[in-house]
Amino acid sequence: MSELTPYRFSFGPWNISEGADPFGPEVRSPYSLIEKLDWYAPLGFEGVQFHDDDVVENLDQLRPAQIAERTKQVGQALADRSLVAEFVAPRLWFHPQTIDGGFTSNSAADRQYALDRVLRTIDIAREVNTQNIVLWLAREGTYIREAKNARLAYERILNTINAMLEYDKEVHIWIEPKPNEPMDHAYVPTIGHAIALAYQSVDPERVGDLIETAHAILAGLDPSDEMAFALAHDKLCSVHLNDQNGLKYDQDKAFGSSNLRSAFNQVRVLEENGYGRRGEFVGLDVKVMRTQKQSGSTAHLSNSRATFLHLVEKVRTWDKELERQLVEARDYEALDAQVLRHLMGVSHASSQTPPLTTALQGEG
Ligand code: 3MF
Ligand code: MG
Repeated sequence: MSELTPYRFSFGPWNISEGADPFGPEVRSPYSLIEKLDWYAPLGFEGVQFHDDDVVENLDQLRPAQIAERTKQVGQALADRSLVAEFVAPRLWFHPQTIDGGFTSNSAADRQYALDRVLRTIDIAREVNTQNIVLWLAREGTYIREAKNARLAYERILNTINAMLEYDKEVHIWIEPKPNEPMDHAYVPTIGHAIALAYQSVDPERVGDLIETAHAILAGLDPSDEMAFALAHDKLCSVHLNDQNGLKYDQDKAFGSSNLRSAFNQVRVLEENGYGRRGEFVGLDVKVMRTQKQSGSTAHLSNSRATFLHLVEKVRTWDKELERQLVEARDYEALDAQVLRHLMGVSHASSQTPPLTTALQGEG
């Protein structure tokens, strides 16, 4: 591939947050959507990830005409700032009628609410000029297995996806898998599950996926291999880059913060497979630390973006010929050492480092 990918970046308004966690209240004061939109371009971002109620607050209390009016205002606010909506996602996990999940709730009335809500999300998405709907299936799972019929739950998720595809013939659905939190187990925990659902749908071409780094780690999987799997199926429509320090609460740390090498490998897989060349966004889903003061509310966004771009440079300057030789010699010890040296910026000639390989010197 000759030309360099011109990467475009996105994040969601929820990524500028107030620092509440399950054990304590907010520690920073909130910003309005418009204040947040004003920061996108200066921070180097062009795409806005939306929940339906980020676009239209209290949408359940509003009439269709009011929803349409508010949506138009947000569309104009985007246009005024040369921003685009990357996708809209129904925030199904907040509502009293989705306590037991939406599409997989045991209550028929709740399932109807969830379906009506996603169809309204599609209307909102079209008004802010995007065809893309993200489904993070937050409460489509169980705390205990006996609570729902899992086989039926998969059918219900599939039926909802089909209903969405039929409601709007241009809509694209991106499934964002996550194995746990808020549920003990979610029904679509990995990219393999999500892609299987896509193929099973009435229009597989219009169902793709979004991979979040932390969600793969929480499933005990390698994010870059998950991305490669989706790319192999041409199903990687977006990413939520962030980081996660092992199996803890969902951390949404800045990209590369816990595992720089894993971040390098995610960027390597994206860059080497031409991700972004069809306009796909490099999306972030990161939270600033609770300890950060008001003035640092966006630091994690600019830092994650910068880390991504530094790692693109690391991928572009990686010695592919040396990699080829070391792979051919099956000298993965040397390959491992070389990756670390490259990431640390240590040169071959440094007096601290032993010669890279015995195999290449004919001793192996
Ligand atoms: C949860 C998530 C979600 C989704 C978002 C967009 C709140 O772990 O990752 O963030 O990314 O709802 O669909
Ligand atoms: Mg996410």
